[in-house]
Amino acid sequence: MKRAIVTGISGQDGSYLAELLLSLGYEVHGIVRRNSPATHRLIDHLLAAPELDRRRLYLHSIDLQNVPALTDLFASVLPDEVYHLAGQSHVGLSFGDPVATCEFTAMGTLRMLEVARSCKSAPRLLHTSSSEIFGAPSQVPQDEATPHNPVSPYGVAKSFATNMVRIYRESFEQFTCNAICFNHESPRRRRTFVTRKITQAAARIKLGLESKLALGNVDAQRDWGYAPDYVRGFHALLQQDEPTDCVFATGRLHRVRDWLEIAFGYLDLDWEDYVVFDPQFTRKADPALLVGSTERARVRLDWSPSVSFESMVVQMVEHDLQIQRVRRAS
Ligand code: GDR
Repeated sequence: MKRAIVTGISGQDGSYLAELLLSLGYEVHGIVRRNSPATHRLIDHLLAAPELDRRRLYLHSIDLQNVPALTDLFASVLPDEVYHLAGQSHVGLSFGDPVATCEFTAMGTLRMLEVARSCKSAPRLLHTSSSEIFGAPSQVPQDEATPHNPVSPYGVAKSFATNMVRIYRESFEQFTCNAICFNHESPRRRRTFVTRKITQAAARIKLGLESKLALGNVDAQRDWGYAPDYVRGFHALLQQDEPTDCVFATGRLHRVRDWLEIAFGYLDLDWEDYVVFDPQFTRKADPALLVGSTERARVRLDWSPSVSFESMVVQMVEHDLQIQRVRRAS
């Protein structure tokens, strides 16, 4: 039985990854934040699952700054694989607190690399990097060799972490990989991200629970994929014979207004009747033309996205409609 440690297990990607690893027979050890009242809503169904799954899923409350505690955990679990997903994931918020962003996202990754390197038998380690490292990119689409040019504190922190993962691979001969992820969404996305904010608001407006949706730049463009596909890619990347970095993306650009058109249109609403501009949701700098080339993922991992943009948006709207109907009824 393989053993995996997953940081950020209670987030969108972590919960899908835990499901995948358990289904493949892994013993999964999730690290959750210490002294945090945060619920583990997205993995509650796994914690409550039948006996077998419960015995193979463990949660550990450890602060990712606590190197001795992490070292002890690694020494007792002896993981085969480490999936480092945790970090400050909100690009907009990183302008408000660049220091905390770098602490969690940049230094947090460096600490994980050091802890893994200190193990007698070093585990394979995957870090979820981000398209934000490309910022104002010198080429379109971006691939694993595209120079980093971040435009946000978040992008700088991710760039630092991504380069460290490469250095541990090249100079310390560790099996370390970056999954360079473009935006990826699902019904488990948090509502601080524009996609879920839109699908939830569309559902609430349809049910008469809300009347307006305040957004920033609706012309912002991104390459949006489906989170469970990306998580499948994370696992495949760590099963390779040789460690490498890999871009996960769809290769297609859409605008925020495409989300609005599909989500509101699906509910027979005209988004322009409800959406208002609010400058608090704009960014000091926002990347343009971030779109990924997935050739390496296709060739080496036989990976490709399985869900279209339209069906992902509709799936999220359906999910939010169901949740809001239940809330309204209770
Ligand atoms: P992003 O995702 O910053 O790309 O990072 P987000 O959904 O926050 O923004 C996408 C685009 O939408 C514009 N936008 C708004 N964004 C938010 N959050 N709220 C709004 O009201 C709003 N209005 C317009 C933004 O300006 C932006 O252009 C995500 C995260 O998952 C990162 O952790 C990850 O690394 C990258 O994707 C790849």
